[in-house]
Amino acid sequence: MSMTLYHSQHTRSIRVLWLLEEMQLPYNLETLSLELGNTGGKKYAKINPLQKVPALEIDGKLLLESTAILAYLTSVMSGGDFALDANDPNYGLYLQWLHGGESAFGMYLSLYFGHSVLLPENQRSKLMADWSLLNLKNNFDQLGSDLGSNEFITGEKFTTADISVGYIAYGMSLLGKLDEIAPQNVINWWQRLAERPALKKALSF
Ligand SMILES: N[C@@H](CCC(=O)N[C@@H](CS)C(=O)NCC(=O)O)C(=O)O
Repeated sequence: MSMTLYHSQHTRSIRVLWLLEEMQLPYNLETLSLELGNTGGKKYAKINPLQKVPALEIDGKLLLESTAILAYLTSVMSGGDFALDANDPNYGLYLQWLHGGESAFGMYLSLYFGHSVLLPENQRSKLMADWSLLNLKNNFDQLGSDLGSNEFITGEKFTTADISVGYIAYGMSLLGKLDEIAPQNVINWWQRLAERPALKKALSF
């Protein structure tokens, strides 16, 4: 099987890169510079007309959506590692945060990033920045209550739920806001994840 990951630094493609490194799978990496609306230029538009990252080409077929790619890789390639089984008592929680990393958190991370850093100052909305930060905080509180004193989101096993939401913690720590809005057990969980060699390697590209 041949795999090519289209990736840009600091973006959601880190989720896929991180899992590929955890799984120690061989892959080719195409690093693109992020340019809103035109990432990868015309050449990449021919591969992925949405011009977003990540995209994973597997034996000539293109797969989009970072959390779907995580689910694909664990169900097709990992033999049960990095995922929970449907008969695990925490399977629901696992799915909730695997998807929630994008569906609960993702939009607010993008809005907060846009309205605090990315947009020209005269186009930023304080209301939008404050509202997205509040939603990020509420989601981290919910995560904290599910995490409790567990090592990982679903207990003792590291899964793609940790990768999915771990990317959001990475983004907020990069923006210098994680310590301000996340409860202490979430901060501690993120610090444990940040020590994983696979994540360190993914962040080095
Ligand atoms: N829901 C998608 C979001 C993909 C996405 O929006 N990626 C951003 C980087 S984090 C991107 O490529 N943006 C470029 C653009 O919007 O022009 C996923 O999780 O893969």
